[in-house]
Parts: sequence; C-alpha cells; structure tokens
Amino acid sequence: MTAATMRCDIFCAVIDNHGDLGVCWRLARQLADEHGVQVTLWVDDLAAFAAMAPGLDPAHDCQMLGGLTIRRWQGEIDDPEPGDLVIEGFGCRPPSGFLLAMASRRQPPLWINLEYLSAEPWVEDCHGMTSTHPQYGLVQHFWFPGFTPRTGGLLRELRLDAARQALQADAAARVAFWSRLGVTDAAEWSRRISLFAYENPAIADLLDTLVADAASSLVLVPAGRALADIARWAGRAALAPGERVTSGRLAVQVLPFLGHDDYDHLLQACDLNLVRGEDSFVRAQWAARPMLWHIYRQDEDAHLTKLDAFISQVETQARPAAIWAHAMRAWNGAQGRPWAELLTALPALTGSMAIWQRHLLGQSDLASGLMRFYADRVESAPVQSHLGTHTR
Ligand code: TRH
Repeated sequence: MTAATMRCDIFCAVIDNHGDLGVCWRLARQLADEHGVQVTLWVDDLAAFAAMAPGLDPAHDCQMLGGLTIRRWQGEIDDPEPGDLVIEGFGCRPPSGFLLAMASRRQPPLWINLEYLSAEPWVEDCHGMTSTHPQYGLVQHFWFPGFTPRTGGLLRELRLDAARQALQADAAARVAFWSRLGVTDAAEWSRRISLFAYENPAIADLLDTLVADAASSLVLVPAGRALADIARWAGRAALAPGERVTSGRLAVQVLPFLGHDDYDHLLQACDLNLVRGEDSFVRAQWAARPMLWHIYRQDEDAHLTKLDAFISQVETQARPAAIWAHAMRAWNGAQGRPWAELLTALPALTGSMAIWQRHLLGQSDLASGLMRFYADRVESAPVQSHLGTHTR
C-alpha cells in the first residue's frame, strides 16, 4: 500500500471552545497535504466547525473542505468503512459499530488516541502505551504530544517556519497582512500585542500598564471570551469586530475570529502574544516571539502543575529572564503585577523564545511521527483480523 492510497478517519467531539477542532483539523490537513493521506474528519458539531472554517456548510452531512472529507458524526455510522489509520481526538470514542468494522478488517487499522498536550515529565512514560478493547480485541495506542523527542511531538507544518521567517523579515508583507485585516496603522505603534484568553482579571491590569507606558501599544483581539473583560475595562457594554478603544498610549483593536492561516500571521507579526488552551499556545511558540499562556483551568489547580512544567522546560533550554515566569504565573492568577517589567524585558525575551523555537524545530513534528509509527507498526505487521473474518 502506498501513502497515496492510505485512508484515515479522525474523530472529533467538540467539548468546548475551539481547541479540540483546531487540533483535529490541523492534523487532518497536514496528513492530507504533506503525507498524501485520504482523510475523513468526523465532527459532532458542524456549526462550531463552520465558525472556524467559513467554507463549511453545517447543513451538509458530508462535504469536501480543502481536500478533506468532512462528515457529521452523530451516534452510529451507517455502513462504516474504517480506513487504515483511525485517530480519536482526546478520548472521544468512535461508535461501537465503527469499532466492530475496524476489528472485522483483514488487517485492523492502527488506532490512535490523540491526547492533550502537557510538558509534564510523565508524558514521556505514557506516550505509546496501549490498551486493548475488551470486546473487540483492538489495540489502542496513546499518542501524547509534547516538547521532547520521547513524546509525540507538536503539530508543525512543513512550510510553517519558512513562511514565518519571510513575514518577519519583510515589513511590506506585514503592512499588506495588516491591511487585509483592516488595520492600516499597525506599523505606527511601538509594539503590537495579540490577545486570546479566557476571562481573566489580569487583562485590566495589563491594559492599565499599557495605557501609562512610555512606548505605544496596539493590542489586537480576535472576537472571543476575553472581549467581555476588555469591554468592562473600557466602560463599554460590549465590543464588536472592527471597533477600536483608545486610551493614553494604548489602542485595543477588535478583530473578527481569524482563519487558521491568518491567526498564524497575526502571531508572527506581533511582538508579544497572549494565547490560551492548546493549539494557539503551540502556534505562538512557532511564531518565535514572547508569549504568555492562559492555561485551561482544571480541577484542584492541576493546570498550575502543567504551567510550571512548561515554564521549567523553557527555562532549561532558553534561560528567559526571570520576569517571564513571574508574568506567566500572574497571567494565571498568581499575585503580582509584573507587566511593566515584562514590557521592558520584551527584546531579551524575543531572543529567548527564538532559542526555544529552534530547540523545538530540531524535533520531529507530530504528523510525521505518526506516519513513521504507522509505517513501522502496520506495514510490517502480518495480516490478521481480531474477529477472524476477512472482510477487507
Ligand atoms: O479554544 P481553546 O481554549 O481550546 C481548548 C479547548 O477548550 C479544549 O477543550 C481544551 O482542552 C484545550 O483548549 C486545552 O484554545 P486553543 O487550543 O488555542 O484553540 C483555539 C483554536 O482557534 C486554535 O486552533 C487557533 C484557532 N484560532 C483561530 O483560528 N482564529 C483566531 O482568531 C483565534 C484567536 C484562534
């Protein structure tokens, strides 16, 4: 079998926000574009997907989107025909009829559970662990993304870094990008800051600091949850895309929710990126610019352990100024208002984040790692069926 004929099913359940879809869609695109895989992306909430991918029509159960087959997933699937690789995003289990069809293939598909990203040390031990389905005997492999070669790596497209370098080296290309977003004066500000966060009391503190700072700042906010905090700070009932609030040395510009590629360009064109969740957090690292991460809250403050694990990995590799760790913790609820000091440290932090990005670039990307795993496990495995039937 060649990669050109390889088929893959990716299952995505939208739990909340945009990250589950963001990760699954990005992986699907990369497998199709760079590895020639025929991908079907099964999504349980096409309306949420359409908000992120304007080309998608949520009324259609099955449609093509940029070379991918997108299918509505609601309960059991009629006449399932699983591909050679089946990926479930974040433990969303494919329906039992689909699992039965997987087990019935002459050679069952490679079954991957794509897990959440964490920088914690245990990830290296758990990456690649397996679990056997009690009924169908199918083996599921746990794929843990991460920041070290002994993990499942990070999503990174082949051309991403060349595109980043080109944009960051070309002032005219950045002006053209900003104009496309309807921002004609971006180059006139001393610094540009992108802001994508959950509700966060530290937003008001940071904006106050920017108002009074000696250097001018343009804060760019794609539509989303943080807007309520910003509107409150500005004394407005609400803010909508296209609106701008100005105070002292600061302007806050509201953008529409951007497409994936434009969001990458935004991160690359800014001098500081405030990101959240999982996927935007990774994209900010590829942008090689200073970033603060608003981490997704978990019960019993488990997210703070994750935050510290990430800080510690960056500190080991790139030795950023200590203010960065203070600011990361303050952005996530710790005491302190380190914002003025953070702004002063931005030039030095740009160097540190470039070192961290180069360190990560030295590792294999997640999709390539998956494809190598597939080649090793499946193409060399003897043909067999867990159910003893030969239906393929
Ligand atoms: O939206 P998030 O908070 O998503 C997730 C989910 O909540 C998930 O359940 C949780 O487990 C995880 O966080 C930790 O943040 P994230 O992961 O950054 O996803 C946002 C996606 O939206 C990402 O793919 C980037 C994309 N995006 C755009 O395409 N355009 C935009 O303008 C912005 C701001 C983001």
